[in-house]
Amino acid sequence: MIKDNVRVEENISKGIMPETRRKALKRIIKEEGFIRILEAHNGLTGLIVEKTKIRRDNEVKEFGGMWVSSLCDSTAKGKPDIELVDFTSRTNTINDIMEVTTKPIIVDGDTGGEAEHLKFTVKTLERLGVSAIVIEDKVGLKKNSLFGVDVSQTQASIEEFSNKISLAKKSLITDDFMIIARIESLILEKGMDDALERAKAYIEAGSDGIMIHSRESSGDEIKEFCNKYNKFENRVPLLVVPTTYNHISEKELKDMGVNIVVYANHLLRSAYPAMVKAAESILDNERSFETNDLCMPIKEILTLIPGGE
Ligand code: SPV
Ligand code: MG
Repeated sequence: MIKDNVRVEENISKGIMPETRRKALKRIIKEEGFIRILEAHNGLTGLIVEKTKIRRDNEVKEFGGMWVSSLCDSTAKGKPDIELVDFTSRTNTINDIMEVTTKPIIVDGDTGGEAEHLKFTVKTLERLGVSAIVIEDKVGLKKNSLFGVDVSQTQASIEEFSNKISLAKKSLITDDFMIIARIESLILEKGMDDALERAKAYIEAGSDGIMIHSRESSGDEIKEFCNKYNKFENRVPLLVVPTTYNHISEKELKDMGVNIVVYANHLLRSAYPAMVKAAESILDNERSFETNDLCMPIKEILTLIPGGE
């Protein structure tokens, strides 16, 4: 483990070539069966995902890679999560993260846009060294899934979305890059049978992974999906985003057959209240003295990123 850490530190300072990073996600899933992913929306949060480690019972625990969330990338730019932040801007965020990290990256590709455009998008991500794109089976104006049926959202037909998957697959150059199909049936209250039928169809269309999303807080529907999904003969890696059902532990998720767990928004959601608190404190006190305890020391911020001296 320590040896691995030394290697990671060396890698960060040296950097990593796109082909090496791109391959890493598939390799880790194959070798370990499970990977823990955390959201990053800029270079600094990328560094947090890259470097944060804790030691527990002689084991070093860390994140396996990064999720470039549409919600957090948009929110960090002060924009709503409706595919308004265009692909050029999303690519800039990805580049900022890549500049300072070495771990594999999964990009939240929203609906993937037009199938004819997605063919180009996946090629760009593949060339950059991203390991996977997740595309969700919605059409029209996409809204964040956690709104559920409170807002109007339309699911693509199975045929239309399967076609999108196979077109995207055909345009790839390597075997490393994964197209992960995200099923919104449970979010849109279309039922378990619909979710399972779609999982079958999307795998047949060439999907390298399935993401099943749910906003139910008990986690029961995710457990039911996993049970039934695990019986598929041609099962591909399964990704979940336990935001609302976050009482379920990683161990339980592993036992349920989950291969990729994504903590999709926690760095942004934890930073925002801290920043608002500091801003309010300055207004309240007409000086920043009272923020001292809320802030990291000046020396620490100066030395946080090496090379600034
Ligand atoms: C995101 O992080 O942008 C996601 C996951 O798509 S969710 O917000 O839960 O829909
Ligand atoms: Mg998203």
